[in-house]
Amino acid sequence: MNAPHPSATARQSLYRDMSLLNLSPLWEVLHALVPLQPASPCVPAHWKYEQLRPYLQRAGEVITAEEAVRRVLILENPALRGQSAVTQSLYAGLQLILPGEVAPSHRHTQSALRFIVEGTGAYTAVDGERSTMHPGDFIITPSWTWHDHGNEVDEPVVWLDGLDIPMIRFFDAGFAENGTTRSQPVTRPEGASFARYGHNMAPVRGNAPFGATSPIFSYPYERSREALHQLERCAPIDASDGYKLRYINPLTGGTPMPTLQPFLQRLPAGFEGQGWRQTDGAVYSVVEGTGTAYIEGPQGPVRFDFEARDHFVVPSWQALRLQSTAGCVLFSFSDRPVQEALGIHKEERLA
Ligand code: GTQ
Repeated sequence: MNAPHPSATARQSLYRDMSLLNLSPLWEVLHALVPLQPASPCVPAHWKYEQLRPYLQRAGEVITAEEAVRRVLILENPALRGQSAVTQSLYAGLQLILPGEVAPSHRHTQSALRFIVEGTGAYTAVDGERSTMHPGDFIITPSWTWHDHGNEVDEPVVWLDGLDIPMIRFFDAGFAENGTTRSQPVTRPEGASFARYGHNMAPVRGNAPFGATSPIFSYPYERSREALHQLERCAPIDASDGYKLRYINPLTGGTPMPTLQPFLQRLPAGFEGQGWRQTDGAVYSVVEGTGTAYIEGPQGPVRFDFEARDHFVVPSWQALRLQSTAGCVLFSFSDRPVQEALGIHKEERLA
């Protein structure tokens, strides 16, 4: 065996000695710190609703919404177990609220989106206004607004929670506060926000009640789905996305939430999408229909055959190809607004 190169031993003793001062050599890690292209540690993952639903049910048997504060099963990326993260920047979970329950009022710096997966008639209250939930509705809880959820109907209601928890944690910038009442008092009739901001018109005074977040709390599925159907009638189809729209803040035309961008897309029957990749990883919730997602993961290609109420995650810069024989509607969200604010968002179509 050859003796170690003199500079190799000298280097090792330098590393050891300077480590006492919390110093380490950049040249050993430079390639990983400044990779030639994104190399997400995350892996693609698929949560079939049919497999997961019994665990939600059991969660409903072992803890009340009140005791849990939020009864949620977190969708954890298999490569990030224990971190409560579905990608490095995104949090996702499925929240259950049973008939008669209240998830008590609190507020926090983290912004939340809700995408209703099962059941009709529960509500979420934000800033004194309730929004009734229907499957496919997209609902926003702006940063630092009081919110509580309740179920006054006779069926369980389940929704996808999407939050910027990992981003706020990264910045160590999170605050939270518990409310003093279980449910906040209702101060405005349901639909008040939509009436003022939901019709391509805006109040003459008193704009932007929630700063950078949309003044509309609820984007009803009925309307979003209709928008996609109209698009299908009169616009060319996108080779990768099918018919895809982004939800907007009607006051700005930009993202409805400063950290998260939600989307809704329809793949028509027989759709065979072109592959593409983007620097924003995304979480998908299947609203209607069935299809297949082919993702190029670090451990090779994976194939997810999805159906309504399933969820899956596509990590950053991993190629995604969508296919649907019967047609489907997909909701998704990503951290794109943050990447765009930083000027680093990138996407690429693959041949
Ligand atoms: O509903 O306020 O999934 O605060 C995680 C944290 C939901 C909520 C989550 C939360 C909430």
